[in-house]
Amino acid sequence: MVERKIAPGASAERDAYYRRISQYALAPLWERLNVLLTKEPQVRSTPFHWDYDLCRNVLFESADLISAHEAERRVLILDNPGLDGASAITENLYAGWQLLMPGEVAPAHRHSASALRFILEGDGAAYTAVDGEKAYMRPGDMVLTPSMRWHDHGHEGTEPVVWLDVLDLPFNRNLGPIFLDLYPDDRFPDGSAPGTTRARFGRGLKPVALPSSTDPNSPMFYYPYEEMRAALVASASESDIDPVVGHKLEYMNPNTGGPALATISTFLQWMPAGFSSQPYRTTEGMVFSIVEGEGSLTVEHQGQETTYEFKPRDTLVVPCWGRQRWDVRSEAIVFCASDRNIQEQLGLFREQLEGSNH
Ligand code: 1HN
Repeated sequence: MVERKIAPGASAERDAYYRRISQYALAPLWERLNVLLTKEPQVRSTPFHWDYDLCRNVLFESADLISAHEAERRVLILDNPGLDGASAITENLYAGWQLLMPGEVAPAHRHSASALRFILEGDGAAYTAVDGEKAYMRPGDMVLTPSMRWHDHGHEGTEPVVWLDVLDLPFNRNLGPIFLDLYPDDRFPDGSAPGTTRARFGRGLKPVALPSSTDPNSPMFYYPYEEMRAALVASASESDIDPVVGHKLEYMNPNTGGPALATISTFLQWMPAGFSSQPYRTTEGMVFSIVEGEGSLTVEHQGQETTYEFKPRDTLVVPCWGRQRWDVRSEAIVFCASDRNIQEQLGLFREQLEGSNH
């Protein structure tokens, strides 16, 4: 195939013309086409590694500065260095570390953006209430607050609790329909007893009267680590390991069989000690939270290769079309959130294994 480049020449006459038409809010496509259309993705987000142990002190300093109540949510945003303070970790996802101290509450609200929290530290004494049903959160648990569901957080114990928040906020904002309602009281009134939703929807049964199409988000909002881990370990012992991802399971909406959230795909990945993954890349922007194990993640992105040493509770990001390779020293379990489902639903998703051209 002949290489064709779009690079029109400059001239004083052309420049004068561009200035003249700009007063009508018009611009020449031919001067911009090489930025708008690139042979391969050129995203602004960069790979990055947030070392939890390195940042934990400054995170905890925030508790002296502001209460969770005054802050509404006391969170340090994981600002992707390539995105100029846009409050985004990838092009479509927001992420942050949220700290809740004993006795604190984060007041009830609801918003159009869907959220998940993945618990990093704590002893099960803090909860997220979704429409008044509490889920007590332990490290490794995932709790969802899908679009427009009332949610508040509270802490009934003695040890600080930290979790990773991931929201589809940049995607939601780009589309336009951002909405927020503040509940008039701190707490949404008590709803069902803890565990009710899991008992109803997490047992392989679904209500016949509930059409699968009514809500693309999971009715089940609590995915406890103990059970997710057991599923992963069972898969690992019963099926062959994939040379690219090890064993990787997706959190599912039991009502549709689709992803737990329509806009944020979520996964739990297991890799054995000594595993060196075959490199691959996808068009997802991926956010990783290390649950167990240590090793390194090597990312090649736009011609630059970087290796990050990871350990539990670290957060890492691999942007769209970044090539990743995992080298695992001790048995690792890694949580992943990405925009994969958005891309798949729209027919935009691609992946590429080493050596293949598809
Ligand atoms: C939010 O509602 C939470 O509920 C966390 O914990 C982070 C970031 C932006 C907008 C809303 C929460 C958030 C958020």
